[in-house]
Amino acid sequence: MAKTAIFPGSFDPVTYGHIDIIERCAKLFDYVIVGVLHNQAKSPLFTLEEKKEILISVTSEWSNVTVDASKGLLIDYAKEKNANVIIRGLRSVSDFEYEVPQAIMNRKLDNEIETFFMMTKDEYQAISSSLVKEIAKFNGDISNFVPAIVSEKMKLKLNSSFE
Ligand code: COD
Repeated sequence: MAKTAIFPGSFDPVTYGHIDIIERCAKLFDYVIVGVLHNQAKSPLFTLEEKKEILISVTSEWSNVTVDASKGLLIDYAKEKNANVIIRGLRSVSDFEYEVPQAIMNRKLDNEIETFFMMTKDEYQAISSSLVKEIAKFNGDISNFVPAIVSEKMKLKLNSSFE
């Protein structure tokens, strides 16, 4: 039976760390859905639609990867998409501490859908969307952390927010 993995996140913005996880998932699963969801604890710079558009552009080389967005609960969304697995990335112990309660809660909500954790590669370990945003806000160079389309969209977004 074909296996579908969902990689959910706020992707504000997507970084090379996220993209590496997507690429590795595309090799392991029949279908990968990158799901842009809302994290209540974060105030996003980009809208769901903007993030979706960027993700579609940066994942176009993998034919089994689709990008989608949802404003609801992750577990409901995963069920709606018939996903077998939720993928999360791990960079550090603090990621682990943040991820475990969510994985346990998602299992309590649906016992069939597994959460798999994938370790980041060491070259991406320090990359986070929040640090990328902070560096960009101070006009720093983010080209080693995000694709060019993200740098361009961030520049436009940050310039318009200062006007
Ligand atoms: N290398 C590897 N992995 C990375 C890297 C990197 N450099 N950077 C980030 N990641 C991983 C993160 O650890 C995470 O697993 C994933 O990539 C996405 O990261 P973010 O920061 O874009 O997304 P999050 O963590 O804000 O996403 C949280 C959700 C939006 C998935 C969560 O809030 C959610 O499920 N929201 C929907 C509502 C819901 O169901 N809530 C109840 C949860 S129990």
